Amino acid sequence: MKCFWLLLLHGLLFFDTVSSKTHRHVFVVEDAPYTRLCKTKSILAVNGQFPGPTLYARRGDTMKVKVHNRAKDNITIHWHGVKQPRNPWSDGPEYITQCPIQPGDSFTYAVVLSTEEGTVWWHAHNDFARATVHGTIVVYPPRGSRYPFPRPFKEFVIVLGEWWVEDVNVVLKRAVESGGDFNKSDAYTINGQPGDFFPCSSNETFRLAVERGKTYLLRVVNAAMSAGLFLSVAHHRLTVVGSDGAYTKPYTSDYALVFPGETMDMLLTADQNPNPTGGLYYMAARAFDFLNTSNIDNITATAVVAYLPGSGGGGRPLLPPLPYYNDSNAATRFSFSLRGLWDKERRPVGLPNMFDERIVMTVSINELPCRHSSCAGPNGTRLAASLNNISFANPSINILEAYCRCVRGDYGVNFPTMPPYYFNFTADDQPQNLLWTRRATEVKAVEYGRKLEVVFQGTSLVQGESHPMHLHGYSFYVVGWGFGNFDKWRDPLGYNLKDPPFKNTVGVPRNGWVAIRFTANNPGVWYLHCHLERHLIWGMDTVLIVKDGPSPWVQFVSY
Ligand SMILES: *[C@@H]1O[C@H](CO)[C@@H](O)[C@H](O)[C@H]1NC(C)=O
Ligand SMILES: *[C@@H]1O[C@H](CO)[C@@H](O)[C@H](O)[C@H]1NC(C)=O
Ligand SMILES: *[C@@H]1O[C@H](CO)[C@@H](O)[C@H](O)[C@H]1NC(C)=O
Ligand SMILES: *[C@@H]1O[C@H](CO)[C@@H](O)[C@H](O)[C@H]1NC(C)=O
Ligand SMILES: *[C@@H]1O[C@H](CO)[C@@H](O)[C@H](O)[C@H]1NC(C)=O
Ligand SMILES: *[C@@H]1O[C@H](CO)[C@@H](O)[C@H](O)[C@H]1NC(C)=O
Ligand SMILES: *[C@@H]1O[C@H](CO)[C@@H](O)[C@H](O)[C@H]1NC(C)=O
Ligand SMILES: *[C@@H]1O[C@H](CO)[C@@H](O)[C@H](O)[C@H]1NC(C)=O
Ligand SMILES: *[C@@H]1O[C@H](CO)[C@@H](O)[C@H](O)[C@H]1NC(C)=O
Ligand SMILES: [Cu+2]
Repeated sequence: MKCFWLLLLHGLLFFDTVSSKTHRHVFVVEDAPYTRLCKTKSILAVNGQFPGPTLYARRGDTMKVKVHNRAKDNITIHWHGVKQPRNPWSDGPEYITQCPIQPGDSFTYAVVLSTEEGTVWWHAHNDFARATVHGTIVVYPPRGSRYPFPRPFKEFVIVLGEWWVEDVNVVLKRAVESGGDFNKSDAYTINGQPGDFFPCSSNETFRLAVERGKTYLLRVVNAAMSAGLFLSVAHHRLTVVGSDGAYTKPYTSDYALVFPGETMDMLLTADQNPNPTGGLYYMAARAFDFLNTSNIDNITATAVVAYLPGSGGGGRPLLPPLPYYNDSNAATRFSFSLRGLWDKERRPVGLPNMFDERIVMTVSINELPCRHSSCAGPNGTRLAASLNNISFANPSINILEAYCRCVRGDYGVNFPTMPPYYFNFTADDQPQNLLWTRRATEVKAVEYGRKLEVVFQGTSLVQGESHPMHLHGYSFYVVGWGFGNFDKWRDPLGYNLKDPPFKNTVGVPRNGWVAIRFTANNPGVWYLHCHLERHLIWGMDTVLIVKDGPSPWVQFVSY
């Protein structure tokens, strides 16, 4: 029996247990009719809501969520950004920590909050279900503790999403069967609504009613499937104060970039005079994607910031400028300006100054050969994706169970810690023989307490893109990044080990790299993957198994 930690789980005292609470919730997953873009379809929804219900808790609380599956499809739910100390059983990804909940069945998740504070979220983690099965988790400071920024007058949850007019299962099935790309979606959405620039939409555009002079906290979640989104509010600036359930030093910008899987907490001050348009300003979101606009939804999704009382001008709201869809510099400028809220008193706990092991992994789009070259990928191949040239294949039973019961043959432990072949990862042209990959179920196992550095190296194989890499069970420190190829001698000299942001998702720049560090102090079976859904489905994922340790206590960062 390898999984001692499971015996310790329920009722165990974790953190500030004096004040921590257990909240109970019921999620009924059902098919529900929804109309967008003039067409009605049936979607999977939790308690009939799209986006799904927002859950509220305080730091250190636990939520018990009973999920009933009353739909026709399998479902699992993941608690994105919740570290779940020693509790991988409730983490959610299908075939990694559990088998899917089948129609008619139910499953109770224990969502164990520890050091998260700010905004995290939940979403389905099977097939394409998370397109409509997702919602926000708001984590307030513990009782008696305050935000490290002026208390906002009010807050708004802003969930960015994506809508296909077709059934998303059909979109998934077509892509998997043809081997080609996924059909692009028909709209990005803000709180479920595409906004004023789409047909049959403008009477339901989301409105944020604000009062002049007040400051609001926007809890932004990017729940979209396909792309990072630039976000901006006309004539207003946004001050980021947190991301991925950890605070940041305030960073003010005209626009934000939020990748799928990321959350951003930002302050918006209603400091404008009611303008000639009656005090109406657009909040606008548009894809950041290097691919050209014929591959992405290039129409701007909108919500409206409405000053109350308005001046009654009745004009059209002002639209903010947004960085162009291929503006990599605007993207990295924003993302890598974020700093953790650390100083001499509050050091980034658990940040290794030296690492025990460095894992370098290439993050690539690939091709798989297709019989008679009859697939819909480039040159008749099948599109795939990989980490260190292994395109992950889901096992037949879940890895957590196989690991705990010592079932052999379900997965291998030979995930390479170095790229199997060194080439110019980001060269303009790549030879065809490097585009191929192979499918396998290989995981990486590490001893408890190891200090890890992971370098994600983007490649230009098939198509260079930016990849939001997400790790379950942990937040990590983003210590470095760059364009081109990672240089293990030169690049670490420029690392930020002073105040790196503490994230669970980081966008690896197109044809660039990112370095993260963390201490493997949370035993379990933890999924590591790109949060662009098509890349995940193509195999841009692997699993980190952190072995059990001698001490019953998990050392986590604490503010
Ligand atoms: C649903 O989940 C079960 C395991 O829980 C699995 O055997 C079955 O293949 C899944 N169905 C689909 C359509 O994926
Ligand atoms: C989906 O994409 C394929 C090409 O990949 C295209 O032929 C087809 O018309 C698209 N279907 C829809 C419904 O947009
Ligand atoms: C918006 O208009 C559509 C018809 O175009 C209607 O079905 C829907 O109920 C309206 N929504 C609201 C909030 O009035
Ligand atoms: C844009 O993408 C489409 C579809 O993949 C492709 O056919 C076209 O050549 C691309 N255009 C440019 C300018 O890259
Ligand atoms: C959006 O893409 C369509 C093709 O799908 C193209 O016709 C249109 O010009 C694009 N619009 C912008 C603003 O790039
Ligand atoms: C972005 O797209 C525009 C218009 O298609 C093009 O002129 C520009 O060179 C592109 N920028 C980059 C960095 O590729
Ligand atoms: C398609 O095949 C041609 C000719 O072999 C090759 O030059 C090109 O790189 C291939 N493209 C992709 C994306 O595989
Ligand atoms: C790698 O490719 C890039 C882009 O083509 C080029 O600028 C760079 O010089 C190449 N590096 C090496 C070491 O060849
Ligand atoms: C990846 O593996 C495939 C199959 O073994 C091989 O053909 C290809 O050259 C490898 N590519 C790289 C970049 O290592
Ligand atoms: Cu990706």
